[in-house]
Amino acid sequence: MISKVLVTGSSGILGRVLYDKLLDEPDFVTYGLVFNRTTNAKKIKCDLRNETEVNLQLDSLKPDLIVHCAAERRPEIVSQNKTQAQSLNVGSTEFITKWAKENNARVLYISSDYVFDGTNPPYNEEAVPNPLNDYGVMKLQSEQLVINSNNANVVLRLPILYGIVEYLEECAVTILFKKVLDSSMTAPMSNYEKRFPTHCEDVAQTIVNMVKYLSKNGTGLPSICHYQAEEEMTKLEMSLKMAEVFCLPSNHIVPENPPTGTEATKRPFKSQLNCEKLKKLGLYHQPRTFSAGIKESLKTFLN
Ligand code: STL
Repeated sequence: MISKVLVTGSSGILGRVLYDKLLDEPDFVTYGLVFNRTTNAKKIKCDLRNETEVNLQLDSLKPDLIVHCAAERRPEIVSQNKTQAQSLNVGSTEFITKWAKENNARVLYISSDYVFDGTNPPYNEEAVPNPLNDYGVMKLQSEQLVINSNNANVVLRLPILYGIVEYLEECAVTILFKKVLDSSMTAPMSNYEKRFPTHCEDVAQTIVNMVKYLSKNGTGLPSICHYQAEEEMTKLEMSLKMAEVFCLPSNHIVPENPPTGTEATKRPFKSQLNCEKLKKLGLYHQPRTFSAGIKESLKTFLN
């Protein structure tokens, strides 16, 4: 039985919709940790890089399950500030898994398709990871901490996410809309890496399905699960779709030159995730189309 659920990163693009969805579930008491964004007085400030602070909050809330969403997930920023990012992306997982083990709680860890190199898709949960950048290495290190500390813990790997944002730069998909809106400038967009942009609400519903399943069955979830939407798109295709759904000019949106492989932050070519495990368990929430999801996410930013 799970009665208390704690969401870390609960002011982030995924954490806040997950927090809201869990609040609507009458069987769970939901708590949220935030670093500094205080949009909701009920969410508790905690610097996850500080073990004393982490233990203080966990000892007082005593969650049965911690959904660990908090991370620095911008690959360039991770590589530019490796020490800080390591401390948030891996150190926090160390503190959380240690507390959970000592207090009979479980961890559902939010990981990434960036643990794969993208050369041999689709990837099932047993596929051998081979991260190409520092961010992917850190997510993989955290996965291993989570799985090795308790075999009832779960890793959920996700692709690039989008959804309702507070500002367009908050997400790697919605940020493209800035260039789509400015038709006075040529907007070169990558038509190379294949992505599977997935709406946070669909992810959050899948996580709620997983939490309910864990609560009912005690265990029985695979150690690693994959979730993503099904439409394959490059950033160029995402940008053209944004223009299309709002009937905006798109002649300025052009394919950029393919990468030469010498970029500072390498990215997987096509890290498609096979989601059969969640589908077989009936926990895979059917994702919305990119057209519908992106229209809803961007409508407040039309000028
Ligand atoms: C992932 C997996 C993935 C893409 C990303 C993270 C990228 C995130 C991101 C968010 C905001 C930005 C830049 C990049 O401004 O497929 O774990």
